[in-house]
Amino acid sequence: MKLLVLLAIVLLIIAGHQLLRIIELSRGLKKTKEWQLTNSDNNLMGRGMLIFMILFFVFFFWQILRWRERALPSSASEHGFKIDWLWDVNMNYIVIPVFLITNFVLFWFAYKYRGNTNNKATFFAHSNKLEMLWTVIPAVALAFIIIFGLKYWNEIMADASDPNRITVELYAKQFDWTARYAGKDGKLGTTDYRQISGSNSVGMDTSDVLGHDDILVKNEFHIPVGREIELLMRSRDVIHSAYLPHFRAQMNCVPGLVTAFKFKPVKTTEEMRKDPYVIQMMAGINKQREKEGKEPVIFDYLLLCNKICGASHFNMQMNVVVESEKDYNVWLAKQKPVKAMASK
Ligand SMILES: [Cu+2]
Repeated sequence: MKLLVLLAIVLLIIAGHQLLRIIELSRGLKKTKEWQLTNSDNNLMGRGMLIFMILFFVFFFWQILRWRERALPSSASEHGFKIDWLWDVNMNYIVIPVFLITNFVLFWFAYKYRGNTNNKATFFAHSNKLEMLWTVIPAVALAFIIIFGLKYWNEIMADASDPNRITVELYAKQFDWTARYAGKDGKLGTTDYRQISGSNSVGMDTSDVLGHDDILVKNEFHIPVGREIELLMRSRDVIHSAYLPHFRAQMNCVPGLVTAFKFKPVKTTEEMRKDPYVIQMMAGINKQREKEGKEPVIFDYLLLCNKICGASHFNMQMNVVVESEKDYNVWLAKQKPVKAMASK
């Protein structure tokens, strides 16, 4: 079998070589050289450019329509609307129009000014007007992106300042998350990595009484709607990244550091499940899951790890439940403090 494949390849190479010889010989008869392009070659190339452009644009718009319903729903956090606005302005008014215009011009000119043995190229060395145009327009566009980008960055990345905020610590390790709440005293206990052990998986400093009423939760954590949430992030082993796409939030979790991100959720999980776009999006997802023989799922806010942190990275996620303050307090009251868990 292998010999046959090898033989086929060798024969193919010989056939290709012979074909080239024939082309060379026929060119000899036509008294042109193989590197000299005829007008019909140029026409073929020019039309090819046009056809490519059309297929390229059709594919581009087809993709937008095809994957439209898999895009993230509208923001579930207050600051997220600013990020979305900036994204939309960037894409709809700058990136996509520039992409369409430049690619149209690129392929159209390749067609329109295709080689012709009767034409002579124009000598054109310099134009101040043109230089000005293609310097000023990109400069204005970039200035807009940078100024608004920096303005929103500073607002979004500012420290949490609301005295009524709720602080949740997210502890990352290969390959799961643990969320920690301050408990009754409202203060998170200090941590000490040297105390990490089987029963003290997040490395709480057991000598700090502030930590004794702290609450640890896995798989899912709850936050109330309309309150400022301060996330403090730690990592045990490698750099992870806490990614909350629906809240337009992401922050690296770095071993040896505490990083922070603040945001205010504006829609509860239930409200999001009733959103017409989310209903349509989930229907599309479940249709695909059905094809793959998987159970249907309902919408949940997710905390994902967005750093390729190891073999089970894909599995590193936690559900986030946003609910009314009342429901949140009921849920929190049911969670057991660390002390009780350790003595089990
Ligand atoms: Cu990770």
